[in-house]
Amino acid sequence: MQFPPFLDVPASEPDEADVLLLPLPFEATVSYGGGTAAAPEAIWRASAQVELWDEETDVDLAGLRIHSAEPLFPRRNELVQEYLDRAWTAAAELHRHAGLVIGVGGEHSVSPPLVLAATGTEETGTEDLSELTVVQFDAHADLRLEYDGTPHSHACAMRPLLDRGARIITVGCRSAEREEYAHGLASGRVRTFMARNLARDPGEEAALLECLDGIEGSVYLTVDVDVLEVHLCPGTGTPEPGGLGWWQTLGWLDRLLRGNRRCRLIGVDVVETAVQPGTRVNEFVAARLLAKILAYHACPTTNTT
Ligand SMILES: [Mn+2]
Repeated sequence: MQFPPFLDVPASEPDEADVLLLPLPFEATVSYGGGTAAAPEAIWRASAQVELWDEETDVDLAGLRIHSAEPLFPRRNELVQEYLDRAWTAAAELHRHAGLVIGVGGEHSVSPPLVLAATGTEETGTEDLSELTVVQFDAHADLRLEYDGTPHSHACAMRPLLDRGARIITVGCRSAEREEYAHGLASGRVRTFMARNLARDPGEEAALLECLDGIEGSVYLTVDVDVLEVHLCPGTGTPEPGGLGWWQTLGWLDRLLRGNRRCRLIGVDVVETAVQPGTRVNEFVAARLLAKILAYHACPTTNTT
């Protein structure tokens, strides 16, 4: 089943696309609230309602060449590892083309295969990822070794990447287990900007901007929508209070996507949107967030704010 064209912009072929979107309606290890399986289709439908002119960047999204890949639906009785293997294969196929590949979840457990595909690294390989920085917007650290008996949980999304040498910058965290936090700290490669400090300490935003400006080399961006204030993502699996504001989040994404010319964006995912009956907030916010990411990516102007 194909979704309607993203943003209602006529679809482009993969070879000529500026952006290649991969819908991942995956929901297997959700530990609390459900609804991520239905999210990609709802986001695609909601995207038709998003204005195509981005007033902030003056980008006309109608001019973007967007390719949406076939949604990667889980198969009946499919093991989590099998699905994640297929996610890697689908993403690697899209990375053969020149455009930016963006995975749209689905739960956060899809990130490791998407990141590895973006780096051209096999899932089962042991290649060192120390040249890679992952910028993670997330309410949670996602650094557990396993959760609910599986290492493929949404709560473990960053762990395999960290353990293979990637540097992780986490923005908006406000929920972590003592051990996973300690593991990240001990690695010396995790920099965490707690939501609490960003809200209370005026110096913390300056430190974050300096950190984003200092990234060099390959960077992968993963946005777990639960990083946002709960009213923007009430359906997400674990709606944590004390989240980031909309403009605050966009300002930092802008800074990463347009403000730093020394890093190279190799891939993006937006995950953990969950649809709820009776409201369109979840999918529309995700569609809007994707549209903003597309606008920042498309706009060559260096941000000087
Ligand atoms: Mn997460």
